[in-house]
Parts: sequence; structure tokens; C-alpha cells
Amino acid sequence: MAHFQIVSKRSCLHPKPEGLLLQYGTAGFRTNAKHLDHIMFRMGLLATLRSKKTKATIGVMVTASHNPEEDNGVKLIDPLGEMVTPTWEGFATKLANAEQADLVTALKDVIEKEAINISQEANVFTFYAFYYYGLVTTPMLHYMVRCQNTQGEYGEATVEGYYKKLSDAFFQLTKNAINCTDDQKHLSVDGANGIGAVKLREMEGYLKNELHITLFNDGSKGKLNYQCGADFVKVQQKAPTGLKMNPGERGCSFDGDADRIVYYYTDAEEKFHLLDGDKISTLISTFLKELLTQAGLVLKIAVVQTAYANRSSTQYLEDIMKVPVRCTKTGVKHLRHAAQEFDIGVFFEANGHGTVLFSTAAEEKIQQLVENPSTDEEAKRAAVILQNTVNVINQAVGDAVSDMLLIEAILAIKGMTIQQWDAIYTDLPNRQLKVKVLDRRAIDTTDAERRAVSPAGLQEAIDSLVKKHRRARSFVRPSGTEDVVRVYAEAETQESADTLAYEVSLAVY
Ligand code: NG1
Ligand code: ZN
Repeated sequence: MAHFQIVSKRSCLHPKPEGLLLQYGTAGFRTNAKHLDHIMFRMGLLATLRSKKTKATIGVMVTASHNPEEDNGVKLIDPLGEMVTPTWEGFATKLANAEQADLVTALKDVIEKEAINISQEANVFTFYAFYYYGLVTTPMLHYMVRCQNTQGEYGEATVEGYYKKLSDAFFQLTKNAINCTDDQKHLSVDGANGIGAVKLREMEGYLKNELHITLFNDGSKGKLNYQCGADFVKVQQKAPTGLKMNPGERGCSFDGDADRIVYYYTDAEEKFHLLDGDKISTLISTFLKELLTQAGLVLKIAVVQTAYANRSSTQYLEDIMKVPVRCTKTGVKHLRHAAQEFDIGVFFEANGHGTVLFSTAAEEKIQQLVENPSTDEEAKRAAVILQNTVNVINQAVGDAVSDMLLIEAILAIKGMTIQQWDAIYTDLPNRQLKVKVLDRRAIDTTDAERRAVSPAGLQEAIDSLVKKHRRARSFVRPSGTEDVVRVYAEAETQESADTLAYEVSLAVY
């Protein structure tokens, strides 16, 4: 009982603004930082309960990712580095919205529903994760939670352990890159003035001569995510401010907490070319499929996308590469879930958030091939590359640094320029807009968010607008991280995509 009295007393120091209702969305709670004090306190409580329930270490990540600097966010990380389950998301929302007097009842409700033994020790690492590690990128925390709960099997649960694991795997991979010149080892990185920049600086020493990074927007001057970062580049379809690159050179942008990455270059005519999450998943899945063939391994590989995936990428994967593609709702937890159904699941949101999952069986088969003395030379080489690919990937969550190292290794091994990568398929011109409405929750969707079921008449209106354009597609959905409705349109020409997005946004009002 004493516990609850203490909770009740302490929670008064973090009062909930009356009437404020927030929902645990695609990326936890996220809003203006001034509304989050009570949420942080309550999520600390919930993380402790989750830890007691799972008898494992739970992570608490405080970040606003790609949002403006005045926002903040918090999410809980489950034992294997993944997002918490839907039931617990529901608990989080209930706890967050309980008025002061009802907080203890809400807590007791969770304890009862989940049959939690309150005297079970909660792993203090949970609470300390953020403080203990100080500032880390979102993916680093996910990684460390996973290491901690797999008794080091996944790696060492420290910042150095993370740098070392990734850079070692990167070296092993780039050993296979013959004829890679120093010029090709150069990469410009836009750190979005976020934590990724700080961590990349620390990691540079580990990468030695294999990758030469020029870092821009490293937080020394500019504002977080302001006119830079992966989200800005993807949505605006232009280079971040502050980045200086010559035509043809490779550049990439992280988002504020370094779990997203997009690549780009400008051509001789100064035209900007974006290589987003779809281009990344195509590059990675093609690479993996080729290695599987060379290794003689029969493993089911698939790509998971969302409604935002460019139709050209889906068609290329299905028709040319013969890789099955699944479409899920927005939010990496949905993509991850679908990816788990395959031996190798490559999942990326178009905005550059994603990673690759390998089933235990797949990892074991690769391992056996590497260890089997009768494996022939070509198969063995492919198996070793596959094994190092597994090691460079952060399977816990999408990770800009890990994705960057994998992409750099693939380009080096294949001797491929960014232009050649870009030429694999041509994106359909597209446009994303956001619309402020009175209540974004009035829009309800189905079919992996590709169709609106409410309000009545909206989908019919979209359908008739789409018909006016060639090779067009459009959909709307309420954002889970901002108080807006997002509109997406793609069509044969940029003008057409822009017009369609604008017309659809008018239909949303
Ligand atoms: P919302 O705000 O629900 O669209 C955005 C991204 C998601 C996901 C989350 C979490 C788009 C269109 N949406 O969600 O894909 O990454 O943020 O960061 O990019
Ligand atoms: Zn992010």
C-alpha cells in the first residue's frame, strides 16, 4: 500500500493538465514538450510494471525523432528491442489520460489484468537506461536492451560494444570490395543537428580508412531537424541546408534520433535525386537474393512496405526481382510484424526507417554453410558475406548508422555508383502534404490505410480525382505523431502529382 501512497504523492509533482488527452501512437507519445511532464512520470511507472511482468530489462526512450525542436516524445522498448505490445499501448494511453485522483486505480488495473507480482524485482536498468547511457540514438538504446536481455548473445550492451560490432562487420564486408578507390569511400552525412551526428563523430575512429565521412549539420550551429534531416529531405525532395556536395557525390541524411536514413546526389544539371527507403530496401533485398543464390540457400525473402512506397518500387520488386512484397499500416511495428513471417524480412518505410530481420533458422543455415568444410568456394564466400551482413544490421530496430554501413558496403562490393543504384528503377513523381483539420480521428482507413472508410463520401471523392490523372494513386490518413491529416499522391508527372495532392487535400476539409 505504501507504494501506492508514494506514487500518488509524487505524481502531484507532475500534474496532468486537466482535460488533456493523448494517445500512445505509432511512436509512443509525442507532442509539445510542455505537455509531457506527467507522461514521462507515468511512463516510468509503466516501464517498471512492464519489467516486472516480463522479468526483463525494458527501455524508455525520450526523443522527438524528426519533429521540430519544441516537441518531445517517449516510448517504451520491449525485451528484444521492439516496441511494446498493443495491449500495453492501451495501458499507456489509459495511464496517461487518468485524472490525478484516478492514477492509482489505473495502475492497479494494469497490475490486476496482467497478474503482475508487484514484489518481483524490476530491472533497474530500465529506469537508468536513459540516464545511465546519457544521450544515445534511439537504435542504440533498442540494441542495448536486446543485448541485455539475451545475455550478451546479440552483442555487448555498451556504446563501445555497439561501435565495435558494427564497424567489425563493416570491415569484414568491405574486404570483398576489390578495386574500391579512395574517392568511392567518401560520404557526406547530414546529422539533422541531432544525436546521430554526435555518435557518428565518436564512431569515426572505429571506421578508420574504410569510410571517409564529412559531417554536416552536426548540432554545433543549426536547430534540430530544421531545414535538414531525413524527413525534410524526403518530404521537400531537396537537399538539406548546409550541405556542400559536388555533382555526382553521395550524401545521406539522418533524422533527429538517427533511426531513419535517405540517400541523394545532384547530377551535372544540378537536379536533385533522392534515394529513399524504397530504393534502400530494393538495393538490400536484391543484394541478399543474389547472395542466397550464390550460396545455394533456399530461404524465403520478402520486402515489407507501407502505402507510401512508390509504386515503381513495388512493381520492380514483384515483377523483375520476383521478391514478394507485403503492404502494412504505417509505423515500423506493423512492418516488423509482417517481416517476421519470412526467413529474411526486409522492411522499410519510404521515409527511410527500416531494417532486415533474419529468422533463427536462417541464421543457423548461414552459419552451417560457413562452418561446413565441404562448402564450395563461391558458396562459402557468399555465406560469409551473409553472415557479416547479419552482424552489421541492427535487427532490434531501423538504424541510420547500421543501414548506412550496410549500404556503403553493398555499393563497394558491387562496385556500384549512386547513379547506377538510382537507375535500378525510376520513381513515379509524388507529393506529400499535411492538412490541419478539426478532428483528424474522423478519418478512418482500411486496406493498409490505402482507402478511407469515413467520413462518408471521402473515398469516392478521392477516387474521382485520381481518375483525372495518369498512373495516379492517392490516399489520406491521420498522422500518429502530429495533429494533422497526411495526403499522399503519385502520378505520371510531378505537376500531376502536385495537383492531385492539392485537390485531395481540399476534399479532406
Ligand atoms: P505519422 O505521423 O503517423 O505519419 C510518421 C511517419 C511514419 C513513422 C512515424 C514514427 C510518414 C508518412 N510517417 O508517422 O512512417 O516513421 O512518423 O516516426 O513518414
Ligand atoms: Zn526517428
